[in-house]
Amino acid sequence: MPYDLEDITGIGKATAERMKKAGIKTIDQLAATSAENLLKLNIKGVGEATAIKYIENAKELIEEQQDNSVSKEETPKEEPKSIKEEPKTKFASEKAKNLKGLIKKQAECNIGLVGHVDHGKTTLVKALSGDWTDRHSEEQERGISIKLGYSNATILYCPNCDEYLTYHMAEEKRVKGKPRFSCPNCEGNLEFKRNISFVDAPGHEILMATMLSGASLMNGACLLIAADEDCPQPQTREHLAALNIAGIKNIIIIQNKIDAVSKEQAKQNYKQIKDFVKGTVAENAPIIPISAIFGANINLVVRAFEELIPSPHLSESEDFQFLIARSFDINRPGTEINALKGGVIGGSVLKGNIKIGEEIEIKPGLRIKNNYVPIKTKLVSINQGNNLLEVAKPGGLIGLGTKLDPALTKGDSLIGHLVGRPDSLPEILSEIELNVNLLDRVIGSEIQIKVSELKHNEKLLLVVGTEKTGGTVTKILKNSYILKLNPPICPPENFIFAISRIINRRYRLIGYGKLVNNE
Ligand SMILES: Nc1nc2c(ncn2[C@@H]2O[C@H](COP(=O)(O)OP(=O)(O)OP(=O)(O)O)[C@@H](O)[C@H]2O)c(=O)[nH]1
Ligand SMILES: [Mg+2]
Ligand SMILES: [Zn+2]
Repeated sequence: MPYDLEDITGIGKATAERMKKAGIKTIDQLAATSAENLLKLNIKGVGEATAIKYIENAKELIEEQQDNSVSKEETPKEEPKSIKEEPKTKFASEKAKNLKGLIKKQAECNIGLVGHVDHGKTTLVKALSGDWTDRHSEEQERGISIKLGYSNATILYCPNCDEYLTYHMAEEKRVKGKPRFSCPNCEGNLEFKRNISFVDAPGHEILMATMLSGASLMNGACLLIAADEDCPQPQTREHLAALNIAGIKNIIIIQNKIDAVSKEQAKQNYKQIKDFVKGTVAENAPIIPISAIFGANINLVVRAFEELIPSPHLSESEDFQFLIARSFDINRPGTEINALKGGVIGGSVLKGNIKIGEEIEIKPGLRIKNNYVPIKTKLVSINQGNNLLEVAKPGGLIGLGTKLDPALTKGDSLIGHLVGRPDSLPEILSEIELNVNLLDRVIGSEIQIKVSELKHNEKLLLVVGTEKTGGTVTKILKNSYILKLNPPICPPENFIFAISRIINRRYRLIGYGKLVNNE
């Protein structure tokens, strides 16, 4: 089978199509152009660094093809392991072709990265996927994550070495000219395991609500603990409690920054971690010592994903529901009106599935004075990372392109809203009755004070799914509380409300609540 632009590392279907439209139709054409000329074509998503990388990768793929065709003509070399095997290079490239298709499949599982500020969550995502998820200028200036970060990775396995790694890790270590999808240790063929998405939570104490909305998307999580600080730090405690509230049981503890401490300190810190998790949901979680920045033991993290965080079996037969985790306007400033692309919403499918071309409804929707009006629109595209999909189903983080006016989706304005087929979504709630469970102590601050009961008229911060809202206690009942919500929300059924209260001018997690079912 001839190779196509899409077979070049880093180029997905969408980018390949844009390149073809701009006049670059083959790998040879791409390899022959200069980064400067490629930039002049103004292809969306292709900046200078990407242009250079794409051209290099195109050249490499051509070399690879030539290597393969040369060795096919040669008499097969001696095969040390098994004489029954086909010539290795041909086999590798055919396998690679299959794998190239598999890595474009929809992700099956969302893995969260949580833990105290600066403990290395974003650095670990980078080691696994190659992406730096702190994309906003304020994040880069302050050196902390502010929004939820998202990225995707493919898990591969070498049966010879019994080692797991991601596609990015394999590519990083691949010697130029060697076929893709071959093991960096033994050069054997790698097997495809699955595609996963990462949800990278911010660790700063003032961003707890953002962490909580991220937790609602996670199927399992890594709790990062830096070995060069005492354990636990306040958000180590608070994030673990949040995982517990969100019902996340598949937890991997990552002891990071082992490069920065002595063996003795690492052991000491390990003991602190063990004491801290005793009696918690993470009591039996493995503790994997790594250095995210130097890429040490990352393969053990990937193995733990495979062994401890199975992909959830979410129902595809139920009504479609999608939880919005971000929303944006993808048009560059100054785009002409007739070239404007519709608003994009990102998030995860909770259940069911939907195809391009179908009608959708977003709830609560648009606020007009004090009322909410559900927004109806049509789905025009579905993508995951660089891959275009025809159908969106549960698994991983997905972007939905719509016909909406991009002004409606700009700047994450639709975070927390729910998407479904028209007239299929639950009611909008402006008042709720909650059964509440409070933590014993406030765990997110240095000093752990006792949590007191909710008070009449007290204003609380509630996070349910990816939605945040204010809740005022209007009635205290025997076993529950009535809260008035501002703004009203449309949460997915059976989701837990995380409750935070202001303590010393900061919101701290104090417990959780479940809706009392009136039926
Ligand atoms: N020595 C050492 N430093 C590390 C390691 N991993 C991360 N760092 C450094 O720690 C700092 C914080 O790393 P990030 O990955 O941004 O931490 P984070 O947990 O994502 O931080 P927030 O998202 O703001 O909570 C950076 O300066 C990293 O370079 C490691 O393994 N060893
Ligand atoms: Mg971060
Ligand atoms: Zn191997």
